Amino acid sequence: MNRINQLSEKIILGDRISISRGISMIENEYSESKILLNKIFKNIGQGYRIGITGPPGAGKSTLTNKLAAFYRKNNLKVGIIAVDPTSPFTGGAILGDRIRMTDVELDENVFIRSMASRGSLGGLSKKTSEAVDILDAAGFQILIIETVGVGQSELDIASTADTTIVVLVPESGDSIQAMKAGLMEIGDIFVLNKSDRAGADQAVMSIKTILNLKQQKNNWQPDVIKTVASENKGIDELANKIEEHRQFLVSTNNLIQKREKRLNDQIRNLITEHLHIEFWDEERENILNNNLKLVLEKKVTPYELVEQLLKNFNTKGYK
Ligand SMILES: Nc1nc2c(ncn2[C@@H]2O[C@H](COP(=O)(O)OP(=O)(O)O)[C@@H](O)[C@H]2O)c(=O)[nH]1
Ligand SMILES: [Mg+2]
Repeated sequence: MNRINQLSEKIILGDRISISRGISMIENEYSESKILLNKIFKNIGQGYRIGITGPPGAGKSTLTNKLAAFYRKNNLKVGIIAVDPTSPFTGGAILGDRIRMTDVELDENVFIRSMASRGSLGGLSKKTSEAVDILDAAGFQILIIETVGVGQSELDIASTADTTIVVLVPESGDSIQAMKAGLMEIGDIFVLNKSDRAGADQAVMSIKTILNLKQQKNNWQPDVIKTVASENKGIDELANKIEEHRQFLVSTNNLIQKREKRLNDQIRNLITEHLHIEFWDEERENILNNNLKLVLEKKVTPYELVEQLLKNFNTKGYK
């Protein structure tokens, strides 16, 4: 308990080792991380959260790196969480990949951390946003979350952002694929990266067509920005667009509403998670396992079994 107190104080002071420990705690230790996050809660909320998502290989990490360098030039501290098995941030990538990170990786005002996406994806979006909370409390002003946009969990992760950027490339059908994966719904800004390649203008047109067809989100019209991340082209335009979106959110009260909704979701999810963990103790697991055969044989219905399981369930509380 005392140890966690100390850790939280050091995190708030921006101590890098403590930040690392805090994020590891979130990844591995359920009850301790709860205490830690409770301690730092009052220091959360200063950072601006930018989600960067899109198909693997679209250039998300390259873009993240260049954006981070842009913000550093403006003297802002940048925290990056990458949830991407193929990310060079994981360190497991090929050597060539790591060279791209040199723009910011040695900068003490940049903190880069990858989250392991193996294992249960369900808890991943929660852990990711908690890790961002740690960086936020530690004083990083720009918080970038890189995720591969392929499934629902990744979309959930993106939804913890204030501004969500969807990165696409000129390859044929990419925008159609993105539409199928639900990416068109979540983007506040679309980036057509690798616009040094053939078909860039055509791809921009087709993304714009899709965007124009779709219902606008609170009067914000998502735009498409062309970039060549590997050559640092279009980064200023992208950063300007992010700032435009941020100002839009602030002036329309949308930022507060977004954050209110995020807290609402968070509290509901914590309740669900807590009840789930407390409910499924050994005794109830046994009741379920021992009665499953009877349900299969239709001697007991699932509803009767649920009634039996729920009998005498009173939560012991959240401590
Ligand atoms: N031609 C071209 N290649 C790029 C561009 N941006 C990134 N790349 C390359 O695309 C590959 C994948 O980039 P990466 O940032 O790791 O993609 P991620 O999987 O979306 O994070 C790398 O080899 C990059 O050097 C670009 O604008 N144009
Ligand atoms: Mg990546």
